[in-house]
Amino acid sequence: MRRRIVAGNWKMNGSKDLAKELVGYVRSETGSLDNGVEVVIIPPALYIGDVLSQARGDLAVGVQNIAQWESGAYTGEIAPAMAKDAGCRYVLVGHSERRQIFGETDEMVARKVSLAVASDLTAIVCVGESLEEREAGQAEAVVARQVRSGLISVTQYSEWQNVVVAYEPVWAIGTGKTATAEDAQTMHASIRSVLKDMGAPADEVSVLYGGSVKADNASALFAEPDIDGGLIGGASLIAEDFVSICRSLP
Ligand code: G2H
Repeated sequence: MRRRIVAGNWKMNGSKDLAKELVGYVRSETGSLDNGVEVVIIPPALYIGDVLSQARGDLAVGVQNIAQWESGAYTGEIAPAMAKDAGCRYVLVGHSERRQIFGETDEMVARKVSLAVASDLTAIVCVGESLEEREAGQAEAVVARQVRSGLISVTQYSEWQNVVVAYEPVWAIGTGKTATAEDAQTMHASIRSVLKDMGAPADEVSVLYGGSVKADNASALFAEPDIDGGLIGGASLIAEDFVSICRSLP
């Protein structure tokens, strides 16, 4: 059985107050859900302690980025083992904002995935094509390349247990545009076949959808057979909307 996950990526938003109010509410509202959803909060690193204390073990917590090195003289960076030590169970790797704004390459993504898995963190590895690539008919090829190169170091069954893929078409991120459920399902099925071809236990690897998921479109997306949950940006900052999305998993 693969994990069914709704993860809230706060990006560079939030505060101690938001951690207190939103996380406490989400914990109380999702605690009784019987749809098997694992709820993950991924705040800015400075608020991980605040979120953990509100989550009280009922919600998982993740970090938005880790270094591509184990430790040392890398001012401003967060080592994978530190994220684990601080209480995180998840880490985002290769979010399109990291790739586009901070120049993160497939090779850097691969190094981070390798270190995350070695630190027993679950890496949520983000992949997705740009609008130009989609219009040129290259969407599946681009995503397949990102999956193959980002996960090149993952070979053992136990390592695949610490890998989640998030398909986030770049043109749908923060734009209000969402892939149709059918288009998303087509890409998710394609990702699963790439995973299978790589020798992964493909039916056990969760593949999340991200990109303008809202309370009113989550149900249609989550009803698709290869969509195992969502990576939620803007809507994860609104407590009621985020809870509603968690409830939308069938
Ligand atoms: C995609 C997503 C969360 P949003 O980046 O990772 O953000 O839901 O705001 O499009």
